[in-house]
Amino acid sequence: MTMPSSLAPIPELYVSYDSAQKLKMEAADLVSHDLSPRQICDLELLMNGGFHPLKGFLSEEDYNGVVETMRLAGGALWPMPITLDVKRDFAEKIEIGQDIALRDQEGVILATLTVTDKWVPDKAKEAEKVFGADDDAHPAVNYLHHTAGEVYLGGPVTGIQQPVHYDFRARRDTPNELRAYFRKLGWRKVVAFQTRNPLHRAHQELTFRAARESEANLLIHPVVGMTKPGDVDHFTRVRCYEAVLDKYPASTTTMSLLPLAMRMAGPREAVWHGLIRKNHGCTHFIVGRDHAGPGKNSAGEDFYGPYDAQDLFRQHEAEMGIEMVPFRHMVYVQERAQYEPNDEIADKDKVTILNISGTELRRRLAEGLEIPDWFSFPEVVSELRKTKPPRSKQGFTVLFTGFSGSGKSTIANALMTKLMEMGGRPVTLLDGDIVRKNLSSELGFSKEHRDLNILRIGYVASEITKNGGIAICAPIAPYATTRRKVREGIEEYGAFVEVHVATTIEECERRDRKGLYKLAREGKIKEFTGISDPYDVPANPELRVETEGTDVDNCAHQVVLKLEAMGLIAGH
Ligand code: PPS
Repeated sequence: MTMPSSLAPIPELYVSYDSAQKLKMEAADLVSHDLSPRQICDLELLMNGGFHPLKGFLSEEDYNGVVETMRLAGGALWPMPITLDVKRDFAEKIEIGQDIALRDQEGVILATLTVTDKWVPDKAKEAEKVFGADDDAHPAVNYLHHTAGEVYLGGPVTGIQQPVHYDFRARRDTPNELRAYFRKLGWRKVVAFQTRNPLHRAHQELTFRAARESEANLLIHPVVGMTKPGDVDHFTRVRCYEAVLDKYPASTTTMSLLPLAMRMAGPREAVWHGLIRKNHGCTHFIVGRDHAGPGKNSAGEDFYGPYDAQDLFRQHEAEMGIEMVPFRHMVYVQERAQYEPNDEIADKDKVTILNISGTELRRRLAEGLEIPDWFSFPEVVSELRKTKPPRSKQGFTVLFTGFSGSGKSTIANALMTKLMEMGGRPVTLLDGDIVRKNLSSELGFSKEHRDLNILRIGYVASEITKNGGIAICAPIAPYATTRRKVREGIEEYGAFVEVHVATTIEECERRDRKGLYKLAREGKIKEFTGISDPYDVPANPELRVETEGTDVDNCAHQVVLKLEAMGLIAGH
């Protein structure tokens, strides 16, 4: 019996075990590049054949072809630039023809790269052509401009070892491992389902139907490399997938994790995903509405049309050698207690169609509200609830900002006492003076030092927030940009509540509790906030409290009310 070409081994970029040991020793002397998390994902799929026919990071000629026409210089279809971006000063040290070692974040050498090309890309053009717009609201464009290095290096890669993963090891397969698995089970037709979200019942129904209708086996192939910022983390998702896997017939369905760094490039991404799945031995691929969509652009409109991805895939389907299975939009029909494809419901006006949108699901999780069984499996909901407890059980940070002597510390202390009376979550107070004693004792009051001080406070507060505690911070925090950075760091894990203690500088000076304003006026303290150093008044704080004519207890109570309004504290 002949083996279908989809199941024959695919070329990898790894050298043999013995050569790898030798090469590893030799590579220790080479100039090294420390790979970013995204580059590690790309390298893994380059080396294991997931990105076949690529043999390394794109050369300039291949890059130009891919950006302009989705084709490598040799003519093969390839929609996504897989480039090694580096910093300019690093690139200056590298000569064409030189071998460099590619290391993971622990310093382990994973591969060597023979540099054949080095160039400064036109990033605005790459953004336009590949992602459809040079707009930072697109996560990959934002990455391109603000995270990626200025210079690209290209050339063939020699693989030494796979990146190390400590999680879900049994669920990770290279293209050849999957091909071997399909060969072993006699699976000739395999339909792959790409996902970066937890699977709910609608997804289970549609994937099951897709497989049944194409008379194929099913591979649930979720991305666990990098997905869209803000997605449910992959640990939680994989536990959810494992729960859903039990709902399929075991003999026809399997799951494997794909260490891909997604770009959210819609149509191009769909074609790329198809080629990757073909390399993994699949014959069919499900493409949905708004496949790999990046969300809204900076004008509030979608980057791509809802069916652009399907259209582009269809254009290239024959050449790609993997068949598209268009996604069926499944909806729940209450009267018949089952999911049905939306376009097959003839009696729409007589039945009740139920739906819960992604936004509504997030709201229900955040508020701890009911999520019905028809929408998701109880095991999935319970996993999601563990990771995303309602807001009233999540950690959060309150940052008081204002002049010295404005009353920040006093209100912060009062708030801490009130929150401790309520109980339920540990509370930490990071007061300006406490922090300067314990975390920042070597720092002064220059802009640079103040920023360092605030960022340290922000880091500690983000860790507290991540672990479910309440952090109350009370530094002056005079710079808006630094406060914004702190906010961004914390909002990854929980709410950030900025409270402007709006006591006027005149009133602070009049009170002059510590006698510092007098010294500042006399020039004995330099760079004193409000006197000889700037303070950016918060433009949109969650709350502004006026202390003149209001007692401390009332100010703290205003914060408590705000926290309650934000859903951060609730009755038990
Ligand atoms: S910052 O800007 O956020 O890093 O400042 P912070 O860590 O909150 O420290 C402010 C307290 O340090 C005392 N102090 C000064 N404040 C402002 N400017 C200068 N130059 C300065 N020198 C010393 C002052 O007592 C502040 O006390 P608070 O707690 O704000 O009343």
